[in-house]
Amino acid sequence: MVASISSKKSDKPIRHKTTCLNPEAIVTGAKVLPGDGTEANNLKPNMKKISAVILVCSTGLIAQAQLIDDFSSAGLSEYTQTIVLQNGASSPLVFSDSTGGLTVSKASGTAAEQVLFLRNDYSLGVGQTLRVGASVATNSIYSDFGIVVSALVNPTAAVWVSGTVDTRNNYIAVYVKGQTDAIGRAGFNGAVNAGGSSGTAGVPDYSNLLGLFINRTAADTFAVGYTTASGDTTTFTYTGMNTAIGNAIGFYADVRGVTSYGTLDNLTITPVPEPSTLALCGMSFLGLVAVMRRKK
Ligand SMILES: [Ca+2]
Repeated sequence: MVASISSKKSDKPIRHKTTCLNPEAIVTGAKVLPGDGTEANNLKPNMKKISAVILVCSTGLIAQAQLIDDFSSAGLSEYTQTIVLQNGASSPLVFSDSTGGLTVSKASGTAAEQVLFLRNDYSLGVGQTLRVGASVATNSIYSDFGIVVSALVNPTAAVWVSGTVDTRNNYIAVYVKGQTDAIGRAGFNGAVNAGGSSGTAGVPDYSNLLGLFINRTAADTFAVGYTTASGDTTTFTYTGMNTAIGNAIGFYADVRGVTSYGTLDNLTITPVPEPSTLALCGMSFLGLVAVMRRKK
């Protein structure tokens, strides 16, 4: 398709740049802009304009965020809860969106229940970042609450008989630790602990905390951390992980009290290139080229 537009050397840089934006638009551009063999010289002084269009389009893509959930509509039916570590008789956690954000508390008792609360209608791809806003306060109970990416939406549930039941595998979590005013993390590559941490107290002070993130920098690499007004701080990077991790996204919690001590809100994935945006940028680029050529 591209080769049929023109064989002149002067068109090559243009075709190359627009190909990634919108292949269909290239055909339209070719009809509007029959070559006359002098384009190359005309384009040189306008490279700044071309760069500007590319920059604006690129910035627009970076700024695009897919809102997964703002918890404004009642119901959490998209999520599946699975207990992955259990130190006592089964007592699932209770997630709620009644406040307009996501809260979690224990139904009863104080035993450890590490729980995943996952959905697989979205996934985290390479180059994408899962984020959530966090509003928490230091408190007196063990209360871990954060986000997770997992290979499965419904990993094998722990079935408690006696002692500790552990079915943790193929997930990465980053979370607030309300009891110690810290950021914790957990990662399991298969069933192998890939670098968990109970977190460091006072990092950051919760009054400065804006949210948590998991950034998939490569198919098997995930950077986790927290966000303040100063930006993102990576607390750990998991490498060599199972590439199925990211097929499901959601929340992690280990809360050992019946009161909710924190709220997470506005789960998003960035960036998300939208076809309409791509088409718009492609048309803008071709429009600029048309104007430039007409000016000659
Ligand atoms: Ca909300």
